[in-house]
Amino acid sequence: MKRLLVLLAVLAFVGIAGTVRAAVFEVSYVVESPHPYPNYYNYTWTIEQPNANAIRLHFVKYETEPGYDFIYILDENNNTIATYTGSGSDVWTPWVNGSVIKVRLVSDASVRFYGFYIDKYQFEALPVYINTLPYNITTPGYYILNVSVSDFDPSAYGTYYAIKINASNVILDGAEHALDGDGVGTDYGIIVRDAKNVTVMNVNLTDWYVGILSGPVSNLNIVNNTIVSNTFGVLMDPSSNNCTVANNMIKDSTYAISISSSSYNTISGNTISHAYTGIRLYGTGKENTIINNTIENSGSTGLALFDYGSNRIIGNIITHSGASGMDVQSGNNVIMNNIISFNTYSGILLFYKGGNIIAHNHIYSNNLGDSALSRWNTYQAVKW
Ligand SMILES: [Ca+2]
Ligand SMILES: [Ca+2]
Repeated sequence: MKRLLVLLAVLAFVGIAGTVRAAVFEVSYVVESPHPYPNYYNYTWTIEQPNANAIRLHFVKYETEPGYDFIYILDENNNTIATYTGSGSDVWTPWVNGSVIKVRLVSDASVRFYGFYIDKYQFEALPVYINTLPYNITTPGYYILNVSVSDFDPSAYGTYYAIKINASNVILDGAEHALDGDGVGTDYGIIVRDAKNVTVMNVNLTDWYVGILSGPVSNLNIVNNTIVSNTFGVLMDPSSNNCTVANNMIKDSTYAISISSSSYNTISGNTISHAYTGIRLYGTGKENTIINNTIENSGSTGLALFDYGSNRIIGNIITHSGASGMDVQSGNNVIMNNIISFNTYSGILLFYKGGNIIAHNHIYSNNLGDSALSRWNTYQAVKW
């Protein structure tokens, strides 16, 4: 049997046992009977998931001789939790408490059917509490930060981060605790390396060289964090792909969000203020979506597109930048429905005019930028 943690999404947060919270993960995992099963068959398969509070199995289908051959779902103590006979498809078993679930097939003396095919299971992960730092996450699961630190210096522990995530299928919930660095050296609040399907949420990060550093990663979700007073708020190193950075508050950074040679990411709903550059895309990245962010009071440029282009820049508010609202040095971007105003230089500074579609933006009150482009653009698309 092959266990593949290929799809381990956060399906839900459910309340169990009062204040204890659990995350539900899904694991691709095939368990099947012989097809057809023999007569006089009696076999039990055992599936174990460490740190599980409860498990349930998913039948793609089952077919047994109705009333004579049976599939039983058992818990770790061999209590029967469910019984199946006849046929069904796309069936979830009931939740079985514990870290073990068993499936047993029993047949009688005659008439053999297909049996069953299970393709995946779900489990509620028991939370793992992080009580001391630095902390290195190396196994899948649901981690809750249970401590705050102030002026933390990782070098005192021979390392350079407060939390490192080096495993796939991880949820790190900061629970609004603070990771505050000492503001000295190239130290990192949270590092996510060589991982897929990771969520970092509800963490307060201050005084780091980088608040959250990623790459190479995919399906990393950075959501609902407060990231203040770091050189880089979020730094996505090369090959941070298919990630989401959403609904974070990022303030007082040199670069609030910097995306290097990374593609297919969505940056949405972030509130960024007092960065030198609010959001910067550079290197060989492409096809990122920057949507519904607010970027205010940047020391220099609000949004810098220095990558390969083909990005979608939609619905952002970019105001009061020290230079231009947007600095576009890549092509084939779609720039639509943004409000770009009160910037010191241009609204949109187009260095590279290679098939950028600029449409229905509201560009006004920029000191240098209220040119023809600005005036047209409130109403119509322009391709440059
Ligand atoms: Ca039979
Ligand atoms: Ca500090």
